[in-house]
Amino acid sequence: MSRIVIVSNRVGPLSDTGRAGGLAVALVDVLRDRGGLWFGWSGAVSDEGSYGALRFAEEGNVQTATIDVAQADYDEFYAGFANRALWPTLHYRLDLTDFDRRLEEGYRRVNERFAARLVPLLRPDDIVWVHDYHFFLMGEMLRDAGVKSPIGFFLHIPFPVPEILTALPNHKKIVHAMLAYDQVGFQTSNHLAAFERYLFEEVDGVREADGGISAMGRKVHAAAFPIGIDAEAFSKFPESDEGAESLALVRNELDERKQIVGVDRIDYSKGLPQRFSAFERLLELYPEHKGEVSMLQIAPPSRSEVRAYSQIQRTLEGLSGRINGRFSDLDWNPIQFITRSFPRRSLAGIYRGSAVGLVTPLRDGMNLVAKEYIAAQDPEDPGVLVLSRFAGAAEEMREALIVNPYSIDELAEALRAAIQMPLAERKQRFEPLYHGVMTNTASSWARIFLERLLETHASPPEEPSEEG
Ligand code: ADQ
Repeated sequence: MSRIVIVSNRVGPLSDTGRAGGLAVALVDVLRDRGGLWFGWSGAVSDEGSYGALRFAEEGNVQTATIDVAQADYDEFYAGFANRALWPTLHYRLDLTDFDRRLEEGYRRVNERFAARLVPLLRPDDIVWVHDYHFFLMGEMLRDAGVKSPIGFFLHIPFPVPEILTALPNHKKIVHAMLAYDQVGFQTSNHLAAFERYLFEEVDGVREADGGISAMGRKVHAAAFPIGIDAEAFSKFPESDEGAESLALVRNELDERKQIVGVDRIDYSKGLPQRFSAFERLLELYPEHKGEVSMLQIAPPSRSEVRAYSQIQRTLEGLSGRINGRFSDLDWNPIQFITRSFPRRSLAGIYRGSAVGLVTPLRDGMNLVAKEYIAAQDPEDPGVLVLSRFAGAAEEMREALIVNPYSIDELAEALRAAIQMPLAERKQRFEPLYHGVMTNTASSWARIFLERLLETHASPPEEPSEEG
């Protein structure tokens, strides 16, 4: 059976450390199934950078290979074009972009170096699967180096409508590179539709009989593959030692109060200030909830070297401080704002102890927290998910309370409805959500993507034999 080779910015870990995300767990499962290699950045910056030694680790039939990057690569590629041009553009935040040509060149250079380091590790019958916006150009570079294997690409974040994407100065180069993959995957049919619109409207794309689209001299297959979580395991986490311990702590702290929980990396796409303001509005409009409801926001900092990220943490500290100053009493603080991460089992206990899961990004590829919150609930007494219409997850999770995260009033009313929802309605909404989360898991997502990749890989024409 062919080996799977996964390329992503961050790699592993290969074993469940309690902190490994559901996605990492699912990818390791896929690698174990067939044997495989996971290639990417070591997370370290060094003088030799991507010219330095490859570091290998191995567990059974799964190997990881990682390389460092140099400081200039880190600044221009990771903290540069990836997170100052691509991330904001793809999340519809053109106001936060920095389209410096130098960053674009750094992005190309790192994609090139990574491709060059990967090629010697590849075997002819490998199946290559590249992940996310860090490596849009990788497939094209592998093809240029003569790699004939099936190569797929999955975009974890939104693909914006052409009116937004075309603000990216090198949008044509990026899309042209996407067409070098055999199969391109998006989180939702919305993102897929935006990609297809780009091909038809901007570069004269033509739909082929086999469902593929030809454009710019290449042909690609594109589809939506909504990602899931390691649902079976996650639903049991609240009963694990760590899960039960955090659940007990939460219940003890809350007494009879209800808790609204949010869990996100600190990122401007997650709509965190709006969330705090909505909770404040709830307390203003419905003072009977004072002392009865509190909000827990867990939000570890990320990418703090990018200015837009350090600013948002200060904004949130200011907002939560002000709201607490305004409403706190001797025995109650409205908002608890914790900026560190928790082991996944503890998170599951926290989710179960919270009557409301508040997931209100302004834009999100999928949002796995929405799915984790549902998986962790007690089916006999489930909490309520309040979910932004702009999270990819809203396409599948229709029984959640779907909200417009830009409307503070609408959010406040949804919070009130969630807090007051009777058990019968909570169960009625929960059951289909739970069924969906348990059925479309991270492993089924990976399996379906790889099956589709193999189906669509156009096998290269037979080389004429020497003797012939
Ligand atoms: P992210 O933007 O990182 O992922 P998300 O899907 O919510 O967003 O995943 C975050 C993960 O980190 C979750 O598994 C969550 O439990 C975990 N996490 C967050 N805060 C934590 C904390 N304090 N402690 C421990 N764990 C924490 C990108 C896209 C998403 C897409 C995913 C997967 O932006 O839209 O859903 O990839 O494709």
